[in-house]
Amino acid sequence: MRDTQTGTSLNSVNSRRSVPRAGLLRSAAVVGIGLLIAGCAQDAPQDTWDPAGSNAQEIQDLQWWIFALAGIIGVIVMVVIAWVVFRYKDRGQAIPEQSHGNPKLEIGLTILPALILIGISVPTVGTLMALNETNDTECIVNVTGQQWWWEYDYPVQDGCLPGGITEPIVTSGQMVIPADMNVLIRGTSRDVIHSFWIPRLNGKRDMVPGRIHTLRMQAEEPGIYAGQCAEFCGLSHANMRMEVAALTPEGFATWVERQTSDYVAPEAGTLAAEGEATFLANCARCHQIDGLLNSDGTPNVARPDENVYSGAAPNLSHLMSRNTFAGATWDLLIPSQRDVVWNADPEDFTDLYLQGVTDEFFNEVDLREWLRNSPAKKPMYADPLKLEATDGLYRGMPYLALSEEQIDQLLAYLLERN
Ligand code: HEC
Ligand SMILES: [Cu+2]
Repeated sequence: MRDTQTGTSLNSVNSRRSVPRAGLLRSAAVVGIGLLIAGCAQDAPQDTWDPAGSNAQEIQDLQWWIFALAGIIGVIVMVVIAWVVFRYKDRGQAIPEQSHGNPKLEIGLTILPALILIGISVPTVGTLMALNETNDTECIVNVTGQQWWWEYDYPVQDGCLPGGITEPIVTSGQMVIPADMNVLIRGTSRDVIHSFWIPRLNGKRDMVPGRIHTLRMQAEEPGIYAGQCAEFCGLSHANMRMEVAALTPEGFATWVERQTSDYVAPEAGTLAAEGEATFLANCARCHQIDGLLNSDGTPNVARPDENVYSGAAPNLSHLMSRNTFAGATWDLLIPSQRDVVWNADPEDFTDLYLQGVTDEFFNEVDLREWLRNSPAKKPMYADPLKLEATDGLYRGMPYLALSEEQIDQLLAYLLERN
């Protein structure tokens, strides 16, 4: 540029020519990157601009025109700034006559933004109020966050199903709901503040210890909708994901029936039976499996509160009915089958989801790694050896020094928990 201004260098001629070319290249790059980003958006399971239920739709109806309005105002401001910069740039002209104060302009520029803000805030408050309605609830799910996974429990109620839910259900990772039904989440946390967010179904809601916050959920069609914890909550915040699986009403009834079905003990003499004993010895102090009996015939009751900071560990009664684990971060299904389930048409989704994890589709690689050394797979504390930093209690699942043989037994046992 200095060359062009002085006009003395030989380079000046070249640089004048190369400027528009560089500009063209730059615009091409911007357009290219833009297209690339737009391309990524095709496969974006957490797209806030792609609502899949009535609550998210209300947000969408509000946000698109505010976004457009803000965009138009933004463009106008940029154009005016650019015009002022070029029109009045220093060409050695005399300093213009100084003036200050222009009541008409000042009052105008106060009233105009105020009107715009009122225009935005009235429908915004209206949408907020609509999204906080709880009087049309047809189904209730309690959601509890803890480091670093979500628990879902379905209280006994008249809702969710024509016959209601008659036995409580506790699950984790994937929240199963009936499609096309107004579900109300009652959410809280057992340790720090988390935030529940399924972008295609609704906005975020903080889950705060000692408080119960509600959040509406409705999915128009059967399918699976991804989300992730949206409030920084410690080392594995990024590994605290959640999924909502919406099923047809009949499919949901089947799911409830299976979740409340009786414990099926493994056949004596099998690897799975050895797994049951290994589970009782190593896992049952933290993890509940409903109906599991101790060796003396008494019901086993997990007491995670004595071992874990949050006082909770996922209920594993029907682990293989969900297809992800450890905060919905790893798959229990092999990748090809996961793709089939995730990309299923709404009319096929329910049956595929209800298949759960079978022998054929079991991704044992990740679960094996998890049992081998969970804190190595999912960061849990800065220094795992300094347990006193958390009152001697674990955050997340500890390293258990299991042998490969024990892991084989446990995998066989868990694979039958469907
Ligand atoms: C000290 C308590 C404790 C013990 C003992 C323990 N776990 Fe865990 N386990 C946890 C916690 C807490 C989580 C949740 C961790 C997360 O998702 O970040 C977990 C998660 C899991 C999960 C993922 C479940 C889901 O729905 O996401 C599986 C599977 C699992 N544990 C299996 C086992 C097995 C098998 C054993 C016995 C060898 C065992 N655990 C022993 C505390 C424990
Ligand atoms: Cu969190």
